[in-house]
Amino acid sequence: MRFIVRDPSPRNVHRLQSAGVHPLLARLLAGRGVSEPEQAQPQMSSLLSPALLLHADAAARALADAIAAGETLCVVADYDCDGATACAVALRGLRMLGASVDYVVPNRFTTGYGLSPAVVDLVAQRPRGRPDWIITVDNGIASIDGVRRAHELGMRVLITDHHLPAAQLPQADVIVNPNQPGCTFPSKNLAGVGVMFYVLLALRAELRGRGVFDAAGQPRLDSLLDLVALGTVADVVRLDANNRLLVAQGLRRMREGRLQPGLRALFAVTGRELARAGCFDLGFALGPRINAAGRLADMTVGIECLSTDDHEQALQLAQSLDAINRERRGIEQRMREQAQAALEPLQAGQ
Ligand SMILES: [Mn+2]
Repeated sequence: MRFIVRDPSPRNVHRLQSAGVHPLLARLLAGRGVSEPEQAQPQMSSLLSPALLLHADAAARALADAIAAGETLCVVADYDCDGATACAVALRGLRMLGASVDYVVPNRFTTGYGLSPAVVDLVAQRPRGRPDWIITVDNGIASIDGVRRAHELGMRVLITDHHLPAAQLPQADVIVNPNQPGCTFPSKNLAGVGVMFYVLLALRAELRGRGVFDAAGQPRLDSLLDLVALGTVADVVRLDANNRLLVAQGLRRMREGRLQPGLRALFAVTGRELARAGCFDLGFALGPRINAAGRLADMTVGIECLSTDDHEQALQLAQSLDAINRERRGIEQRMREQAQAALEPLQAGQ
């Protein structure tokens, strides 16, 4: 074995480091002649193709048909951070691509997780009326009864999920899940938000193929990568090469100040520095505040925060999320104290 001691240019190390590259990585890269921060960034062109994800093409055709026919879509979300970011990505992305879409989010205390028949009934009874399509994000792969109920009520169902399926799949119209039988997508670790993002990439390609817009005039889905990064880190999925690429691109956009108003507001209320945004901020500052809404209250607050374009409203919602998170911390603290108090007599008796 031969070791080569390199002497990286301090100027290049500094350039890379100030662009957010880890100090050790900056030394290694500079030692190999990398001088520009862009060279250190993985490129979006190396992202795995949506064509590799089983049934993403069928989902894209179904959604393109629905948009062309003026049909209505309803996203059924999940009440954790992955589900909330996936819902915001679906709402923003589908609207950019011309769809009429709103959402329903199940509640931990009243409906429980997933597309249950009770949630399907809620969807059908919304004030806006029964939608033509239900799109699940970050849930649905186990919702056999819910899909049956949706069909009874005349709604079609697109399931987007990343959870491991059981032996029997629901009879949905389309299922996109890298972990379903027959899917050879090389990254099995996509989060729920990543799966939805891939469906949007496939839908945009389908619309391009239909001549709805050309490559130059197509909506910029990369504006959603901040949300993809947050959901992916918060869901603690494995950061394989494809997920690392999604997260790195999202973080880069954040550091450049290109992010959703809700994310900007969450950085502000948590006192985290946007110019140095990293995985820690997503996993330990933003993620827990979104998750607290689903644990203690209603994830609607989280989804509204992530999907509003109004900066003032985003800030108010971020403050609500911060308050809910404080309450969660208080509850945990009291539980710890009670547990300790209950243990003390036992320890004294030893
Ligand atoms: Mn998830």
